[in-house]
Amino acid sequence: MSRWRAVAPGRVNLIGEHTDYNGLPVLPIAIDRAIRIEFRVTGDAAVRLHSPVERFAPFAFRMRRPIEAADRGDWSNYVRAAARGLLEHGIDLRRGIEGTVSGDVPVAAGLSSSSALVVASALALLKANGVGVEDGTGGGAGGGAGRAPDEDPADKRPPAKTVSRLELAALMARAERFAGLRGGGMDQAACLHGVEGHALRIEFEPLRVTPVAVPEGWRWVVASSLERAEKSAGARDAYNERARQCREALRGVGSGYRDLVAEPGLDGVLRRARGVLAPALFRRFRHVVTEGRRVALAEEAMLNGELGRFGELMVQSHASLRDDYEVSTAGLDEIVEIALEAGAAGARLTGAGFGGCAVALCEERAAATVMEALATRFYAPRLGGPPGRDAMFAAKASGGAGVTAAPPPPSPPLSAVPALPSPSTAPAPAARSRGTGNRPATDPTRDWF
Ligand code: NG1
Repeated sequence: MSRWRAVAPGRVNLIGEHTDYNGLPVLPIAIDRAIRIEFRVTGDAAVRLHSPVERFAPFAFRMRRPIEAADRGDWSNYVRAAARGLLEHGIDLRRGIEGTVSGDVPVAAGLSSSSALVVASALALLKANGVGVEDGTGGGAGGGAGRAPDEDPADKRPPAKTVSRLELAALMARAERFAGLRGGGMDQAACLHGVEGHALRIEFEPLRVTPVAVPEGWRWVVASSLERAEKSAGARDAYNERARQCREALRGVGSGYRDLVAEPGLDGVLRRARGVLAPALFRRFRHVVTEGRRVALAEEAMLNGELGRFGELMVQSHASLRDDYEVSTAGLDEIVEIALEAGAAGARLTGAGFGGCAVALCEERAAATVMEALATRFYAPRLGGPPGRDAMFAAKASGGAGVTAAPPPPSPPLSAVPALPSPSTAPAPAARSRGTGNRPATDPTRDWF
């Protein structure tokens, strides 16, 4: 019986934070850390998955509308979201999957483990149901290099139907909101469009992805604050509150952030906004428009190979996220400070904030010094030793998600997956919840999905 492996990478956002849900571009890389689903196709339109990590309880659900959500914080919601999104798009999911989820994207770290799981689930379900995935970047040049193949070359059957990567990214961005976060679509697009050695300029409304070559010798050091940014729990309300404030601020100032950022100088826009917005809303607004401007400048710096300039923009981005958007933490601020003192060209929090990781840009020869300074000054006092490989690592810009034929097992037994009720008894039971609160983790390096 054929076995398949869906692989979907996490991402590190280089610049453009909290801009995607405001319709402004972002500049992330897909990274060499991924979620993997090894699966076989089943005939009964159900999903049965388990994980070797104890806190992610095995689950099963039937792909029949409406797919009910499990408890808040339950990891199965990301897989349910993918199935729900595909069903709502009119894709007939007659066949199901049964398998194991594993991976090495740290969870609740701002590295997009959730979208990687959503995308891997969607790709697995599409494969199971004979739906092909076509390349396409929405008009940007050069997409596709370094991407994992979607189809097994030995499988000559034509797919029943196809969906483009861009379509799938947009679909999964909407679908993931089922898990509760009013996100903007950066993560799913980065995951599906990653290109080795390239950053990705992602634009929204309409979605477009343009690869931008990362200059030789630029290194990205990712460092965890050891604080979990649990977007399925506590951080979700703070995130959604920011999104609501951005919409409210816009109502007072203009018709869209894109038009405002395109105005020749931002001074006029900011003066107008200061006149009509309450101080807290003004600060949120100022972050969004200045960050929007920084993304364009950073792309230009990358194209010109200006490491110092790119770094400066990262530092400005962090200050804006800390002071105006108020999503940084003392730990993230400290990592940024240590990295800069040790010789990084720039550093900033990455992802939504509220904990999670920071990313530092370093010249090749400075990367080891920066990592050593972080190990000694940040991690040793907190962990009593060196950081694990998921607490601090050098990330590489990598290829996007895909499905390949899996090597034969050994795979762990599926006996732990709960049985489904017979098809006549609806609906499928909610998965067991292990209650993932927004708690500080002394060692986040054990967690992934
Ligand atoms: P992380 O930190 O990976 O959960 C979230 C959103 C992004 C984006 C960033 C902030 C989701 C799935 N992810 O990312 O869309 O808004 O925050 O820039 O909603």
